[in-house]
Amino acid sequence: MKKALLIALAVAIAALGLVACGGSDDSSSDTGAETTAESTEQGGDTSGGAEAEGGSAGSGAVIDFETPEGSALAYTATEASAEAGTDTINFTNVQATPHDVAIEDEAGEEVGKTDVISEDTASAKVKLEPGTYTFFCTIPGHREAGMEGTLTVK
Ligand SMILES: [Cu+2]
Repeated sequence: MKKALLIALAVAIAALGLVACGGSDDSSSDTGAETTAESTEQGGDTSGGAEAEGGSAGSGAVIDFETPEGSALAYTATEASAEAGTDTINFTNVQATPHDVAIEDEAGEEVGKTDVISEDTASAKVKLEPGTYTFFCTIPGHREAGMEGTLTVK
């Protein structure tokens, strides 16, 4: 009889122990899940070396030139400005007198010009770098009479 009681106690203790064990297992697995693998950060910023170049290649500023009504040998402005790149000269000659627009650099080298037109419009492409240029009419005598101005390119 005593043996039976001891066995019963042992079973009961074992059962308790299993329950306790199960409980501790749950909590330990919880804490185990919390200790996740720390992200191994790759140190050092390796970016910054790939900068795009040649952004001005696609620029295309438009430079407008016009003659005044009448027959004055002049443009409506003696100053113009543009951005460096391949720009477009748009010239409007409202006069019956033929004119054009030519651009020359500081060395006196012609870098572009429109057709000679009268009562018409003409345009031309011109590649410009930052600096100071001169625009003028190539018809003999017109530049000397005042058909010229300064083109500032930035
Ligand atoms: Cu002219």
